[in-house]
Amino acid sequence: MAKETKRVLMTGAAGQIGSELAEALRKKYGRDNVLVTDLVRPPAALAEAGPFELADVTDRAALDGLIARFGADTIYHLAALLSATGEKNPQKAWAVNMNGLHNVLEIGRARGLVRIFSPSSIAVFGPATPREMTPQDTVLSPTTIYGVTKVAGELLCDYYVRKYGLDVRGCRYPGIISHQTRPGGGTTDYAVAIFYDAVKNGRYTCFLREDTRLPMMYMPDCLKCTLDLMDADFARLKHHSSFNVTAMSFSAGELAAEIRKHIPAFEVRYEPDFRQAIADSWPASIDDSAARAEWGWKPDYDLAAMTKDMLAALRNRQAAGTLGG
Ligand code: NAD
Ligand code: AKB
Repeated sequence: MAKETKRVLMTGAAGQIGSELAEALRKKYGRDNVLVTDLVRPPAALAEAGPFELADVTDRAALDGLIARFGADTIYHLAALLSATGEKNPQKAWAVNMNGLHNVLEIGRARGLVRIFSPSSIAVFGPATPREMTPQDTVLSPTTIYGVTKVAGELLCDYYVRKYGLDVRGCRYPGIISHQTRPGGGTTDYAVAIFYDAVKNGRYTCFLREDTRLPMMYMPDCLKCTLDLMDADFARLKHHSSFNVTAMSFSAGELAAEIRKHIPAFEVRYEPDFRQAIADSWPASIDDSAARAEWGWKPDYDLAAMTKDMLAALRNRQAAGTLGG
């Protein structure tokens, strides 16, 4: 019989995904059974709603001490540097993404943890990968340091599954769109920023070209995807840390047109910067049939439903005065 998660430690909990996943995990396992950690302190609403500790994932002894004291049996490892931030400091991206993951896996192995979640990204793909309906098992030759760490990370996680029988799982998230915590330095961040600027100013300057098409997913689907993968029957999994997952694909221009259905006067200018080359190296659409077959993945939100929900949520925040300047 599969061992069950009872006590969770999460890294990177102040980030775009971690901050909402923390809430979901507290709801699922009970607030006192989820220790959220980050290098920086998240807003009080998160840090004070349950156990929180400052932790640097590159410090294995400190992380191990926290896991031992809390009695965590499962880790959700979200701490990382993303694609755009990584290109500005490749050495730090390697240190955080690779050494951090290696520390988590070593702690998991030594302590016989029940399960580890370590997300990968569409950044594992590169210019030599088929761009449309990118297959599950295909060429992985990224051109960013972030992508390099994600490929190496997937291989390392799968090695720990094979060599040590450690249950490590992960999916290749596409760009994640959300309205609670702003994204932390990726190439898909435009697809969040555009909503804030549409609601606040009615105009947006986009750092990608109008015709740039990328795979994306709305946060409720991202949370469902993560929790469902972690609940999946291990015996049914042929893949472990590298599942392709997607919910929608759109270009920057198509997203702007969808927002214009709600804000007709919305204006967008396109001024591509260094992130254009990163976006051009990634897939436009993803084949996630392995995730659908192996653990029943199916998204709920398409472009229209996501846009409607995002705008409503941000307008509510604007009315409450919590949208920021
Ligand atoms: P984010 O940048 O919003 O958050 C990352 C968090 O990690 C930050 O709060 C940061 O303070 C923390 N961190 C950085 N260095 C640390 C260290 N040394 N020790 C501890 N914490 C540290 O990232 P996110 O978007 O929430 O991404 C979470 C995970 O999902 C990452 O592995 C990322 O690669 C992956 N992912 C995200 C997306 C997306 O669109 N958001 C897409 C694909 C994959
Ligand atoms: C980024 O743009 O770096 C992330 C990702 C797709 O991994 N959002």
